[in-house]
Amino acid sequence: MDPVKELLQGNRRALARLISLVENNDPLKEEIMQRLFPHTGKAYLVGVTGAPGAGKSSLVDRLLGEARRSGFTVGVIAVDPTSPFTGGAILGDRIRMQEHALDRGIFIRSMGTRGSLGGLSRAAREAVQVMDAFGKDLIIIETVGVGQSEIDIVKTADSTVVVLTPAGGDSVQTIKAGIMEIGDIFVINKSDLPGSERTVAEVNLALDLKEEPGWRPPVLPVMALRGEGIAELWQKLLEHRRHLEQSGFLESRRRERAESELGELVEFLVKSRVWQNIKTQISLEKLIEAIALRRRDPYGAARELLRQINFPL
Ligand SMILES: Nc1nc2c(ncn2[C@@H]2O[C@H](COP(=O)(O)OP(=O)(O)OP(=O)(O)O)[C@@H](O)[C@H]2O)c(=O)[nH]1
Ligand SMILES: [Mg+2]
Repeated sequence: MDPVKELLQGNRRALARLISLVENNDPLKEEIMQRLFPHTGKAYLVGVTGAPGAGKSSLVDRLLGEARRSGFTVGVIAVDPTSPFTGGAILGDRIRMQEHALDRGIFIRSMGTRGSLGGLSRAAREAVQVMDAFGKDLIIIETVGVGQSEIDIVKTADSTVVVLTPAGGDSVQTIKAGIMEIGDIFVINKSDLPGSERTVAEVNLALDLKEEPGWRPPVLPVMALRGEGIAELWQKLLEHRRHLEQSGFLESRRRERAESELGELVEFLVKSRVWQNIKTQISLEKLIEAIALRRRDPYGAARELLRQINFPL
């Protein structure tokens, strides 16, 4: 049976299979993505990011409860860039989220750095599209907010939740790391720990310096462990979505996303196809040696290769 048809009929096994397929860059992927495309664009995408151990998974776990009570079906993509296959964190995520395992309205998927060609952000975005086509109303992407690739992933989202903790002075560092710019909602998790109020105040202060029309990111104290502050977070997410819709930002964000998506795809196709072509058609050893010995300059060599396969420059 055709997995795309099965997916569109609500088959969860087809969903799992198609995500693996896009993740592994299967030769069928392009055709599958093209067929799924007309069925995408309906889901609300929420990114959850923050330092390792900030409590992102615990928070997502709680959010699942709120979202389900509001009648949303949910897909979760937990991106773990540090683990090549199934690291401890992924396993942990599975165990923590297992109370939802029997709920057919929830689909959880972990993703590592395996399919490195084309990047994790492409794989995550395509997994989002598969879940979207499947019909999930809400898709949550959890990433560790440390590097550029995680920030790229977060850019996929309509609303971004930045999770901070009251670990003395830590929040200020995170703010400096540029995470302030991407947050639509700030959560100070582990508010049972000392210094929580100070962290809330610090983040508020930093946000006051930022002039952005229309939406002032709220700073919410939360205790994911006990589910405190989660209902407020869910309400703020819905409020942010309404704001995006009414202000026209949803459309402009999606347009920006379309642009970066297009650029990434062209890059991906050029990288995978053109480079593959060159490698299969031309013996590169001598050229590589010449460059290594500084007898050839790499720019000139690259252009010559592209000319040889008739790539228009
Ligand atoms: N004290 C306290 N601990 C919490 C709270 N929420 C989560 N934790 C704990 O923080 C630890 C990390 O939680 P996770 O939810 O795995 O954090 P994470 O950000 O998903 O971690 P990674 O995915 O590994 O980056 C766990 O031991 C949680 O029990 C909280 O509200 N208070
Ligand atoms: Mg986690």
